[in-house]
Amino acid sequence: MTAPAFTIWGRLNSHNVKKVAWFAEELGLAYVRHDVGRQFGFSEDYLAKNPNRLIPTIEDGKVVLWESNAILRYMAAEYGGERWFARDPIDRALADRWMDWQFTYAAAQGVPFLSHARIPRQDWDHDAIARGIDECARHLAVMDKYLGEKPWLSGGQFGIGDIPMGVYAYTWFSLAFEKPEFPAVADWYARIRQRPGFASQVMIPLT
Ligand SMILES: N[C@@H](CCC(=O)N[C@@H](CS)C(=O)NCC(=O)O)C(=O)O
Repeated sequence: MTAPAFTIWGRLNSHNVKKVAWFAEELGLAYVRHDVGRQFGFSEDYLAKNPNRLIPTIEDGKVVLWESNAILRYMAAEYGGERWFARDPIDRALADRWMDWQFTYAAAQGVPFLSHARIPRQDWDHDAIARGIDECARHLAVMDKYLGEKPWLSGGQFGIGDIPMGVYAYTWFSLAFEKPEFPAVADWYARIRQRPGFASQVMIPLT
């Protein structure tokens, strides 16, 4: 009997699903992805796996897991070896923190993203958009300083610490609003864009 494929549930236009699909590509995993969430809804079967009514969820053999960053850590530990899951606790934590930092950043980018992608222009709250952009910029200045000193958020090489913010950076750079420039972030993002898994799983229309 063949082992069940690594399964990802979630629509690909979700930031949190993109992270997991992109990393599956980086690892060269054989996986299947099923559309769930928003216009696709949630089946009772799905809600039994993830009662949060959120995506993504993965199933891999005997593990069912939700929370995108926990999923990335699981994938790195299970399939990535030392290359993707540093043995040294300090190296790992220094990269790891950028994954959780992303959730703080994401709160700031919410209104600009939703306005750009889903809210009709006549309903835009321009003050809220401007506040969101300012808040993103405040966070990106921190990231820009770090990337001025290290090539990657994960340290010396691309790693899972880069994945969550890579996904959010695609949205930031796609937003058609006037925004400040961050040279080190722009340089890092140009390198991220060269990665085939990023191009196929993340660089899709923002909807
Ligand atoms: N902290 C959770 C957040 C999950 C989350 O908010 N997912 C959004 C999509 S990015 C969602 O499920 N939205 C409802 C829907 O798509 O119907 C994670 O990282 O997995």
